Amino acid sequence: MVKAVCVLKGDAGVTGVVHLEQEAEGATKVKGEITGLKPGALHGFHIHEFGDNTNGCMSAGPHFNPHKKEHGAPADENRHIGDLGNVQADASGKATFELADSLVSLTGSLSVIGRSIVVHADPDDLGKGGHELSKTTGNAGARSACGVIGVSN
Ligand SMILES: [Cu+2]
Ligand SMILES: [Zn+2]
Repeated sequence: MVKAVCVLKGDAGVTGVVHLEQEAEGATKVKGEITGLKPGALHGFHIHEFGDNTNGCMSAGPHFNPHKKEHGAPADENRHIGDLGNVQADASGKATFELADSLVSLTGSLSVIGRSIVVHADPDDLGKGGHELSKTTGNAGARSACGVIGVSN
């Protein structure tokens, strides 16, 4: 079992913690809680390429996409490894979620450890919104909070 953790922080009071766990060769479980989001809204939730916070969440770069695919939904064949879809905020602006993803890995050359998780201000349209950004970012808007994925005990 490999475990990782990511502490999310942003400018506008959005904070959270995400735990990741992977059994040998299995899907990675991604579980967490984020507060301070826009209530009742969907928020794009991705793994971005760089674990770099030197210029805030902007320096996290684009979605983690080593296979040069288009942006999509988690269940799509054509998606970035980093495409985890959306998290749903409740009436108090808190999102609680647990998902399993078979492309995200915590081991090997495509490990996401050392990369960033970003939660966005707007919904990810999952590549289907028809916007010029749909096929690259899901048009998910500003980066509300981010953090680097690190090894956990
Ligand atoms: Cu993102
Ligand atoms: Zn993407």
